[in-house]
Amino acid sequence: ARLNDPELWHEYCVRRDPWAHKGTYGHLLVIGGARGMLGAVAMAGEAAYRMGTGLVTLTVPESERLALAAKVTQAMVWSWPGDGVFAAGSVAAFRETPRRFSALAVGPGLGRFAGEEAWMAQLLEQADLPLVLDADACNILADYSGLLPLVRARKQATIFTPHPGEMARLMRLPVKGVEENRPLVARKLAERLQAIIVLKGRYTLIAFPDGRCLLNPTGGPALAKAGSGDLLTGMIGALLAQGVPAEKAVPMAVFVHGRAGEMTGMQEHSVMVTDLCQAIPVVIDQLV
Ligand code: NPW
Ligand code: AMP
Ligand code: MG
Repeated sequence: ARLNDPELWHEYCVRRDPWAHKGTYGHLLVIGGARGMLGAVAMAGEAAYRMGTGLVTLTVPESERLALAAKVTQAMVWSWPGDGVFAAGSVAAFRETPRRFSALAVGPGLGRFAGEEAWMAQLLEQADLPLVLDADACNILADYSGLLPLVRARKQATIFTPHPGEMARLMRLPVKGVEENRPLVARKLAERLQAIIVLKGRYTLIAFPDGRCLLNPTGGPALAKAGSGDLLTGMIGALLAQGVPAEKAVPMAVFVHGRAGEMTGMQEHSVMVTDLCQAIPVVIDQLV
């Protein structure tokens, strides 16, 4: 179906079952928000609610828990051990995730930390849920090639959302080498990792493991501001949490994210990411 086909949006995004309760629309867990980057998980969480998810839990290092709880309203706040950054000892909790949550988004403001390789290995092996890997989660994967077979072995969908800088690290190329060969590079990584690769930037590319590649038509320079990628991570996670198949969830979220950037009704230079979030329902409304 085309991305602006109203049927698609009716099927997945608009008509809520009159008998629904919040559990009907999934539970997204977002992991990130090291010290100084709590805004990243807060924005992802807000975007997830705007995209219809029933429940959102944000997980930050223990030391940041109260600061985040004071900041967010609708999202629940969880914490795992860690002072400022995540501690390696917190891995056992990944085993719990499939019972409590329906999708997982990792990376916004995650930061880098001692023991990150083992931490990520446990996450990839134990979190048997659709998974979005953004920002520092991409950077961790880029630095430890031993993790890549664990990505390939996952049974549930895995989605990477690198900007060109993160993609350059994943592919061990200069940013210029990514930007001059965007479709080739995105398809190569999708095939290598058997994952969906969202190569962000003007005309975001979505490459699938089977070689298909979509070019998103929406978006603009209003999106060129801190936090805009964190918002997209929450939006993709939101649709996955609601059970939308990844093949549809990813292009749908990328499309709405870009359209929100086109139509906040403000000057491009003044738009804040929180305005983009508020534009999500307007965008979806216009699609149906
Ligand atoms: P440059 O500087 O433009 O030449 P990083 P980050 C390049 C969190 N955030 N085209 C860029 O190149 C994130 O979630 C928290 C070309 C530079 O080399 C992360 O966890 C916020 N190049 C963390 O901060 C709000 C491009 O990549 C490098 C490019 C760090 O994320 C902000 C910069 O990327 C932020 O989201 C493009 N389109 N885009 C919060 N409020 O809590 C980027 N580059 O070093 O990966 O840093 O993206 O800022
Ligand atoms: P991040 O760098 O992770 O914050 O992600 C930035 C987001 O904004 C991505 O979804 C990009 O595709 C989008 N974006 C940034 N600049 C532009 C632009 N000039 N045109 C279209 N999309 C953009
Ligand atoms: Mg980002």
